[in-house]
Amino acid sequence: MVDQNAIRESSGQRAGARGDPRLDWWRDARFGMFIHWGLYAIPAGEWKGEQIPGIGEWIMHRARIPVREYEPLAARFNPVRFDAAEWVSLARRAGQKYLIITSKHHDGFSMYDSKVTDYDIVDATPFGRDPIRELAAECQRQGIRLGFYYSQTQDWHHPDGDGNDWDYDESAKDFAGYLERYVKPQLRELLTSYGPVSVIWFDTPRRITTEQSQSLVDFVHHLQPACLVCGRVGNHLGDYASTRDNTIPADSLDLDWETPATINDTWGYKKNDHHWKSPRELIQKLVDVVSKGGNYLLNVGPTAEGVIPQPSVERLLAVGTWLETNGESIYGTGAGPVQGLHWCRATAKPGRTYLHVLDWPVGGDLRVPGLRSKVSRAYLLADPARGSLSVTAEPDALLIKGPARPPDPDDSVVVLESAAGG
Ligand code: H79
Repeated sequence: MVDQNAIRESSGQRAGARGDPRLDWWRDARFGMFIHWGLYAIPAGEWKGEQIPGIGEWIMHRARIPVREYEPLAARFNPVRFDAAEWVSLARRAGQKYLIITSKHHDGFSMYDSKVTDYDIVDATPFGRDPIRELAAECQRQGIRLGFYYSQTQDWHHPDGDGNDWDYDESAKDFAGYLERYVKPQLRELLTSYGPVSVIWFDTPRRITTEQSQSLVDFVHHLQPACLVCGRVGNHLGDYASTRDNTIPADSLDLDWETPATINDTWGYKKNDHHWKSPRELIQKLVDVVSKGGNYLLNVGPTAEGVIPQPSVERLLAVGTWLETNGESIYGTGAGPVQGLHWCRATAKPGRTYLHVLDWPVGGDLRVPGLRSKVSRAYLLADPARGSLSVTAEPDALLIKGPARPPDPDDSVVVLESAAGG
């Protein structure tokens, strides 16, 4: 069952032949860290004393801030508390296997040392360091894959980029010229200066044509054949599909897909957004995504000082603690054989099914309808002794006798071993 509502027309899902080995690491990873970091972290949701509604990184657009007023933010950007080792270590401890950071968001500011423009973090800020270079080195050191978010269509700073109609005349824009003379030279920098790049995460394709999307895909693959291209390059192209922001499909999808998600209600830091999802919600969303065959790309929005907000840190570490015990049921797994139950999700790999019990039934009788495979043994993943649970085949269900109380309040994982591989 394909839930077409979750995956936009513009999000591309036809590419990436299901068996493409370039995606092997990505299919194993299942959980990544998204980082939205840029000049918008300075206003942090407030402009000229007014709260600007909506997602923080959209403040320039939402408040129609002229380029000449937004640009000077760069002179104030000095994230002296930025520590690449700490960020990468947080991802690692959270159990995230890859990290995607904004190299250039819609505001057009380059967060790396670009030679194509002076509107970048090294040339235009007192900070003067290249955080992307520092993160690349740390990712290498700590074994985390690195990818770059790059806004290929919207650029509210560039006169020929899409989206800024308050400074520029949309009808006078040379978008094709912007792609050839700005986007591609920047992609070349990103793909030749920072070692192996695992993903280029394009976004909001909008006016880009099929030919232009294809030429970006080819350009990336020409420079780094193993680099994956996110489906938001547009026009159904790219190596894997991207759902709508914060959207998990209703059913499992037989394609490579990813849900990008916020941990509160914004991507870029907003000082008054305290609407944090609980660890339980985050664990259950991760499990929900993986049980439907997808990846979960969970965002943090660091401050203008370079600090990942403490509520994000605490929540990521809580997910990491759960994964320390239960990672076997996530990494290298895909959609399980049981779908559509409200209290339970299933992930699977050859020979094993993992039942993720989100709401433990009173008494501990786990009655799972529709499980056909021969189960040779069942045990709780959190049980170090791996003591066998009683399993009985009922006419329409498998009855597993669990303990009266759940071993984990958020998701107790029951492992079903089967000789038949299902
Ligand atoms: O990078 C993050 C977002 O900035 C980006 N995608 C994720 C990964 C994104 N781009 N566009 N959108 C999300 C849709 C945004 C719509 C809105 Fe708005 C922005 C709603 C409110 C602010 C545009 C401007 C529509 C209304 C006002």
